[in-house]
Parts: sequence; C-alpha cells; structure tokens
Amino acid sequence: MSQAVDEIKIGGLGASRKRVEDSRFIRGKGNYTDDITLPGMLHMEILRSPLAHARIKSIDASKAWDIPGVHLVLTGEMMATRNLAWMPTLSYDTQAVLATDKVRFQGQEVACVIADDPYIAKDACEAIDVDYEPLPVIVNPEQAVADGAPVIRDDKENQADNVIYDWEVGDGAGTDAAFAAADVISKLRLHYPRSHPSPIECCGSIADFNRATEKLTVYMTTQAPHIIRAAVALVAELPEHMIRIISPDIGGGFGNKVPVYPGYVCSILASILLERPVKWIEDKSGNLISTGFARDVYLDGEMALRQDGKILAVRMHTDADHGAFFSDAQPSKFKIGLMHSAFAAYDIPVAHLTARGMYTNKAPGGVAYRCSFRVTEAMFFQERMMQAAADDLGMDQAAFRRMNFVRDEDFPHRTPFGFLTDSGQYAKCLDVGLKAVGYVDFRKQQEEARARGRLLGLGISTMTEPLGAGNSREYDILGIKMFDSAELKVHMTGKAIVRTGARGQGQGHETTWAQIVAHELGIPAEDVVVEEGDTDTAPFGMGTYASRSTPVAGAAVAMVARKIRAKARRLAAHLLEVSEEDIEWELGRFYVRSAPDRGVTIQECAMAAYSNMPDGMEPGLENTAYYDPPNLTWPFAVYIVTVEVDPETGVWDVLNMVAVDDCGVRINPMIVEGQIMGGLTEAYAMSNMQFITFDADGNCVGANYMDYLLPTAWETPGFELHSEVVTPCPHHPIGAKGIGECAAVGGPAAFVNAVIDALSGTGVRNIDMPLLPDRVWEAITQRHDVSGAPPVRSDD
Ligand code: MCN
Ligand code: CUM
Repeated sequence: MSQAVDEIKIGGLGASRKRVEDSRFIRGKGNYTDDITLPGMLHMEILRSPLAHARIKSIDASKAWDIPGVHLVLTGEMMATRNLAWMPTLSYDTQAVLATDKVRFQGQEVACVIADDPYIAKDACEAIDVDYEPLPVIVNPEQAVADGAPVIRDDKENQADNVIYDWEVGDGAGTDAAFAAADVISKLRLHYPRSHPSPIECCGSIADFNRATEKLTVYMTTQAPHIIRAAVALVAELPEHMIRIISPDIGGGFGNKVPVYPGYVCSILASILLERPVKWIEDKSGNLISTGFARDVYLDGEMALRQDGKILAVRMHTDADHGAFFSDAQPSKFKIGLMHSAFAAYDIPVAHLTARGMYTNKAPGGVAYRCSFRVTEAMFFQERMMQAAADDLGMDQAAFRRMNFVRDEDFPHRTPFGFLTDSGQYAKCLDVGLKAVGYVDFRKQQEEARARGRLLGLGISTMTEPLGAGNSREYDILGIKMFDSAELKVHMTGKAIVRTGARGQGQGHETTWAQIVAHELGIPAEDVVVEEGDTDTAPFGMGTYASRSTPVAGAAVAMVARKIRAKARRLAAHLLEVSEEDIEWELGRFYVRSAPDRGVTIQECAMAAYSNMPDGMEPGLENTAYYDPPNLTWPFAVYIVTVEVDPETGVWDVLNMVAVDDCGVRINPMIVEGQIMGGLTEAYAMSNMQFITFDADGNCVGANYMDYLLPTAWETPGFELHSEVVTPCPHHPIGAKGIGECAAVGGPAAFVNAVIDALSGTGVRNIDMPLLPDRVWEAITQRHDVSGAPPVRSDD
C-alpha cells in the first residue's frame, strides 16, 4: 500500500493554502521600504516642475542651502558634472534625472533637497527659485506630428521631430490582398486612455553607501532588483559585489515599480556624496503625476470579413503617446510591446500592424500596468473590434467568436503575427460562461426591457495573454536575456529554503513556491521558507512582471526540486542498500521496488546528506536551476458582463459578471481567485471611473484620489468565477500558466461591450473609457460616438 504523503494535507499543488505572508501584512508587521530606519539617515524630497514645457533660465538654490538642517541641494547642473543628469531608459532612450536645459512634463524632477527630516527638505524645495520660460505644449500624438510642432527632445542629436519609432509587424501585402477580397470591412477607432497603476505604497528608496567597505546598499521598491543591480553595475562600472539591491515587502507594484526613477538615482548619489543613508519616499501626488503611466494609445483597426462571419484579415495601426521619454520596460525587440498578440485566439490567416510612438509633454508613459507589455491594449482592441464586426454582420456575438476561435485540435497554432500558441479550450470556456450568465434568457429579457424603455446590455470579452517572458531567443531587456532562477537548500532536518530571481509585490510567492516544493518533494509547505528580493542572496533573475513568475521562476522551483530529488534518490539507495535502479518514488518517500515497505522519507535522505552520505558523494542537499522557458504560456479567459444603463443619467450598473479563467494547473486555487478578483476590480475601475488626463496646457488632471478614483468594496460589483476548464501548459514542468494579469487585460472590453450593447440601435459604436455617466449620456442623447482623447479644453 502506498505510504505517500497526502499532497493536499501538506499544502502541495492544488491546496488552497492560506497566504503565509498575510500573517504579517494584516497585523501591520510588514517591512516596507518606509519602515526601514538606518542610523544617521537623512531624507530627500524632490522639487517638481509646475509647467509641462519650459526652458530653464536659471535655478537659484541659495535660500534652500541656508535653511538649518539642509545637507545637500542637488540640481541638474551638479548631476551633469558627474555625468548623471541623464540616465538610460529600459527602451534605449535617455531620460533626464534632474532637468538641465528644459522641463518636458508637469511634475518632472528639477532639484532634490537632502535634510534632517522630510519636512525641512520639503520646505527647502519651496525655497528654490527656478526661472522658467514657457514653451508651447504638446499633449497628444496628433499635435506631436503637426506642422511646426516644437521638438520636445531637442537634447537628442538626431531627433528632428517628435516621432520615436515607426514599426511594423505582419504581412502588409497579404493583408491588402485579403481586404480586396472581403465581403464586409468593419472599422473601429478608439483611444485606450492613460491609466495609472497607483499601488497603495508609492515608490521609494534608501541608499546607503559605506565609504569604508565601498559597498552601496539600496533598499528600494523595485519589482526587478537584479535588473537594477545590472543597470547600476553597467552605468557606474562597479562590480556586482559592491552593489546590493534589496526589495523589502512591496505594497503593490502593478508595473509601476519596474522602471528606474530619478528619485532612486538621486538618493544614491546623495548617499555617496554625504556618506550617510538617504531615504526618499514619494508622496501620492508625486507618484500619480510622474511615475510610469500605462496605455494612452490610439488604435485604428479594420477587419476583412466574409459574409458568413469568417475573419479573413486584420489591419491595425497604433499611435502611442509615450510622454517626454521613451521609458517602457518591455522586450527590446518589440517597440509597442506585445501589441501583436492581438487576435491570437482567433484563426485569422493574415494580419498587419503598424505602430508609431510619439513624444509629448507628459510624464513618461507606456509602462505595463497589469499586462504583459501592451497586451491589455491588444486584447481590448481585439474584443471591441470583434463586437463591432459581429454587429456589422448582424451576427450573434457568441456565435461569431466561436466560429473564428482556434480549435482545440489545431494547437500548436501560429498566429498571423508569428506567435506560437500551444494549448487551450476556447469554445468550452465560452460555453461555460454563456451558460453561467444565462445567455439565451438574457437576450430575451433584453428585448422585453427595451420595449419598455429600459437599456440592458451584455458584453463578451475573451483574452489569451502571452505570459512568462522569455524564452531567451526572443526576449531580452537591454540585451539581458529573459530567463529566471531558483535556489533550493534542504537543511539536515528536512526543512528548506527556496530563493528565486522573481520579486512578488503581493501575489503570494511565499505561499505558492513552497507548494511547488511540497509537490515535487513531499516536504510540507510549512517547512519551506521562501525568500526573494535581495541580490546578495537570491539567484540572478529578471524579476516579477508580465505574470512571468509562475511560468519562469515557478518552473525553476520545480526544476531545482527535481535536481534535489535526483540526489536524494542516490542517498536513498545508499540508506536502503540497494542500487538506484531498484528505487521508486512516491510523494515524500523512496522505497525498494520489490519491497515497498522498505523505504526512507525525504527528510531521512536530507539528514543523510549531512551525516551519512556514500563515499565520494559531495555533502549537502542544495542546488540552483536556471530556467529558460521554451515558449510563453497562453492562459485563456472569457469574461461576460451584463449591465443596465439609465438613459436619463448615463449611469450604468453591473447586473452580473462571469469569469471563466483557464490558467492551466492552479498551484493555489484561492490565490488564483484572488488574482482574478483583483484584476476584474481594476478592469471595472478602468472602464468605469478611472480618469487621468491632461488639459491643453499639459496640466495633469486627476493626479489625486478625489479625481482618480480607486474602487472600493462599495462600488465594485460581485464576480462569479469559474475554474472548471483546465488546459495544462504543455511545456511548463507543472502545467501552470500565468494568471496575475489576465482579468485586468480581458476585463475592460467586457464592461465596455456591455454598455455599447445596451445602446444598440442608437448607432453608437464607441465610447472611450472611462465610461463616465456624462459620456454615456452624451452618446445616448446625441446618438454619436464619444471620444475621450485629450486635450480637453483648458477652461474645463
Ligand atoms: N498562481 C497559481 N497557479 C497558476 C498561476 C499562478 O497558483 N497557474 C499563483 C502564483 O503562484 C502567484 C500568483 O498566482 O502566487 C500570481 O502568479 P503569476 O501569474 O505567475 O504572476 P506573478 O507572480 O508574476 O505576478 C505578477 C502579476 C503582475 S505582472 C501584476 S502587474 C500584478 C499581479 O501579478 N501585480 C500585483 N497581481 C498583483 N497582485 C497583488 N496583490 N499586487 C500586485 O502588485
Ligand atoms: Cu504588466 S504590469 Mo506587471 O507586468 O508588473
């Protein structure tokens, strides 16, 4: 009889184990960057530009220097003497650390004060006199390429205009030919507005340069500590052992904490100059006004269709507003991220995407916010386009999608843009969703309601997201290949520690990595400690974003555990005095094939690794695995929303929301559900209330939580989650696919489609997000599309 341990009982794969990190988080015992106090620590504050575009005529900091308690005032001029006024971005551009020549967006960093406490530093910032000469302001891509537009990046030698890139992918000629043969051509233009990740904890750093050891330690809120160390090592030409980056607990990242920000750099320089620790903690408006925004992209699309509903080709053009610096964190090869993952779930013969990126006088934008590099825009566009096309054909929304899905038997499938999708059960997910929402009945209700003047709507969105960058063949950031790592040490008592190159920000890695070890080795999850985020101890990895942790670092955890198991098998053979070939494994235990009762536990093997190893065997039970995934993982989801729109006010309420997510094998079903609910909440917020824009003068409108609304439990609708479809990832060691971002990626289109569906018959094809009541009301009463593109009038 098997003596294997019970996997669910030990918290292995599939156990809804409670999150171990929460025991400290919910008791207020987290250790965030701002919780750290070092002896002799000083505080830094940043002076930001009030203007969006202006030449700096002079900066007079003498009054600030005179304030008691001020230790240092940093300006661009001083940074320039150390060659630090500009820094490289993750997209091969440059970004001003502190402005020297011009300011290029409102909120740009102009000077820093380092003082005894943050209040003195803040007061001293206000004592700095900056003489600005205002320049014409550009707030959207159209203005950026207009005749006579001022060149924003006149600091760059070969930059004669505001265009950053002109990029294309796919088959232009083939697409043209398919369009020429189409029965119907469906068109849609929309703007995916700026949105801001706005994690509860803002960005910050504490730099601590030790003159005696010459070592620089930086505590910082980064999702990718090793990338930061690599960047500092390469830019400052310092060896890695002199730089230690520590990401303590992170209060939410959502992509906001991937880029490198001037505040980090200034705190480092200040600590080196002053030889004291320097802490910089950004405030909320600083975070909202200056750190990585997402989206802000205009999408133009056309779909070539056969009368029966078959999609023949897709043509897409995007104009992306990157703000003043091109600082996207994304794989180097792809200028507009993975926008070309659009339509990956549909069997479309040919497609073409052209993309232009523009500089504007806005904070650098285009970072990923809960999406794998622009996949949010891609999927939003895809599903809005699918809805418009089905309407143009007069086809049922569900039937149109089903007939164009890649079929289960067609995997692996090459998408028209060249991705290889490998698994999924798309139609099944759709069927589960339709049944759950009561599709047929709802359509009837909708008809009846309409007859009585009530507007009901139903929106379907599907998404497949390419998660888990790399593989190293195609994915790199600044030439550093994208893979990840895990190190596992099993102590003699059978307890273990696992460290990875990822860095969770609330996703539950401390819980789930231990579950993978439990699954592979039978060591109870509670005996496995997880550590991430310290470059002195963690193996090299590319960090946590693009939901890559499970696909890459999580795979590395499984692989390193397998290496440990292979060594433990040799120890077991030695303990049981049989040859290795005679040994069998069941969870937690090796036994002799011919005598199953004779066995040793994994814990006994661990003890033997330190006390009773065979002659010639290296002692200890630890190893490291670097994992370079063969492909991305391709989770799939169907989100269906029903709404009622009030025609008098434009207010819309969610009646029901059904989510069917297939992320392969779920390590921890409860955590997966938490990730989906969080993502749906953000999707709802983006579609319904989150509004951050710029007026014609480049003033950021919405840089506070009075205007930029974070959804609370009060306004967030309930979600019905379905987990019955599981298509294991064929190449991931435990069959898992990423999940962290799926709902935020696929969710927004479901909400918007539902509202547009409620308006059917009015001729309204599009309302740009957020679907604020006044926009919906305008669409209903004026019977036209409502664009959300800035600039809004400056008197608004
Ligand atoms: N998981 C699982 N089974 C799967 C897939 C994932 O149990 N098949 C678990 C994982 O083990 C992990 C969590 O779900 O605990 C998310 O895993 P994964 O999909 O690999 O995503 P990452 O860990 O790489 O997290 C990144 C992702 C991103 S990119 C953003 S943005 C985002 C998100 O996670 N930011 C978050 N979710 C967030 N959740 C919180 N609380 N805070 C953030 O900042
Ligand atoms: Cu795409 S935001 Mo997340 O990748 O950190």
